[in-house]
Amino acid sequence: MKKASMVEGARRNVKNKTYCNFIGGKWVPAVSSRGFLDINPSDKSEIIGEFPDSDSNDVNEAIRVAKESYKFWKKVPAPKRAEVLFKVGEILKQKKEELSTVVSTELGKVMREARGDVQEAIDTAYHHAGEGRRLFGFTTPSELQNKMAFVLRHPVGVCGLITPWNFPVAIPSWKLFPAIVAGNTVVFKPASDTPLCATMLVEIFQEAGLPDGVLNLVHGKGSSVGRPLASHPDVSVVSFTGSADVGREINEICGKRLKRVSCELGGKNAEVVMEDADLDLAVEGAIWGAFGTTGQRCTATSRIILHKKIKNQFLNRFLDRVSKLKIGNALKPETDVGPVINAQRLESIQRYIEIGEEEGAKLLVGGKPLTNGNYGKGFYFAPTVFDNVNKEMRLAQEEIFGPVTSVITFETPDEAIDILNSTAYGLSSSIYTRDVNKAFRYIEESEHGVCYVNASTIGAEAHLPFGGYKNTGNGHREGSHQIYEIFTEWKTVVVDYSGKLQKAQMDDVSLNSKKK
Ligand code: UN1
Repeated sequence: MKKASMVEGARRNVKNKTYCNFIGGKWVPAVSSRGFLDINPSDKSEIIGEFPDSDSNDVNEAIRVAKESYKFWKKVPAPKRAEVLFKVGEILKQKKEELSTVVSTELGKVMREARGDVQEAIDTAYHHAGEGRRLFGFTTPSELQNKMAFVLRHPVGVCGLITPWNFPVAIPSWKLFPAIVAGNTVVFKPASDTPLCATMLVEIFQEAGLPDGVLNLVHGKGSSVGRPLASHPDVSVVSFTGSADVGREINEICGKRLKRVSCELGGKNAEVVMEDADLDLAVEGAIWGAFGTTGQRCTATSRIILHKKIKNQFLNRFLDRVSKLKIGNALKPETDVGPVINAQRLESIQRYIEIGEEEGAKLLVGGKPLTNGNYGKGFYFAPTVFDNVNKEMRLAQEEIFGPVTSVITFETPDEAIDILNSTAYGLSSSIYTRDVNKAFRYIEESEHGVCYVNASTIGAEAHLPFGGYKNTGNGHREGSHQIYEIFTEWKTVVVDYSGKLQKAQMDDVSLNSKKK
């Protein structure tokens, strides 16, 4: 959360709006009347607004309303529920520029990427609007005569959706849209660094005609909103995207209560560059992967694994490209890399620079916050490249979530695969090679949920499953129709029209039964 204390006199300067929670179709302040400030990380003197610093009183009321609303929403036919979502897609399209500007202002994502964030939500809206006419179950023969079996999807109940700030429109859309189409109701707790994007998304649902109480929004901290939300007995499913530490906590809370939980957590993604790769392409992939969204993506390329033979060639071109990156206010069209989200992030990245140097890695470029001139206004950090990193170092193991990437060298394909899979995470990875055999071996052996060949580690699409192996999550996938495994229950239905008591496993309807 961006703290008011970071900005001198911030409260005095709140000239903009005071925002509310959205519960049961009404915009309401927190019961406590406390608030927190939303600040532009490109220019921290700009206060975007004040949002409710809610607590369990607000959460409980939102859950009560969501539980009540579930009774009617689950009965609305899915194609009708999906029509609301289709309208959401249409409104998102109309408001793309406005919303992208808010994304850019609120989190410091450059406009080009902010538009991509909103576009991902548009794609997701249309995808799930279509799912409303599918939500496929299946039929299968019964082992007994005059008996029919089919399997249906049914909603789960109240969903607690807890979302991060780095994709403040796209990631909430991954969760909200399928949850709602499937017939669930929602309590939405967005990241407190990007509350305005969440507010606008909810307004769009309101404009699209979503009935009151289906979607409820509660702003505030993880400890005072997220925790009571995950703990509440009337919340049937929790979906969380964020850090592995918080994910573990949420899993523990939900595990104790036997509650369904889906966690999308960190990554330590890598780009592998083989000796036969198109180096210009590989360099572009690494620049985009490492420094897009200022490295604040779960899918950021935080390791570049280079074949020894091409290492120098690659690095010369790569460092040349890094030196040309324009860092600045995210709203400026010429900016390539915006600020990081807040002061804590800046400090955490800085700490990793010290760790890297203590571990003996070689800092090639960057390594410090930018504070001169206009940079002093925001939370800027120089794009950073470390060399001489080995797979055991913390630099190569831990998610940094900033514009920092590490170069690791290999000599054999076995070594490359070993380094690639040597972290506790397994979200995305990529290989650059012109050799089909190397590419397929990588596809086979990479322990990552999303694998790219001759493309960057970034590039999720709405209709493809997204998620990872190992500590990246707890085995679920978002995106595509796979997400309905989180937001629906399977209901097995058996209709016996024989008019007599048939006993599965006991009645003899084998091929020989006629003879008896
Ligand atoms: C994330 O980094 O949290 O493919 C999600 C991508 C993006 C989504 C990333 N479209 O990297």
